[in-house]
Amino acid sequence: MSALSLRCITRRLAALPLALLLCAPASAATQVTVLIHDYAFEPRNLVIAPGTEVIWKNADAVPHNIVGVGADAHLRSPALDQDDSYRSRFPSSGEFDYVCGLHPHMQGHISVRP
Ligand SMILES: [Cu+2]
Repeated sequence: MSALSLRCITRRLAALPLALLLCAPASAATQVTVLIHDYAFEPRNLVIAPGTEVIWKNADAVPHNIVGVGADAHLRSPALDQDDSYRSRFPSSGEFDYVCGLHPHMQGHISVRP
């Protein structure tokens, strides 16, 4: 490898963090909380931008968990005791259904839209 091409690569690598920073969506740091209260997810239907992190917090005295439903389900939390929380980021657009695996009548939905 010539010194010229090495210098070129080095320069491009140096510019990479700035490029990543500029490309990062403005919503990357956004967090939204879903409260688990009285055997229900509040809000039950959530609309968020890609990159948003969802935090489920259990306010009930009984354990609950978060289990994704469907082919592309990626959600699976451990059982959450009272005041425990679970977080998951949604990097891309899509529709995501989930339930509490311990009480399947508890259902929630997340729409990820730009
Ligand atoms: Cu539950």
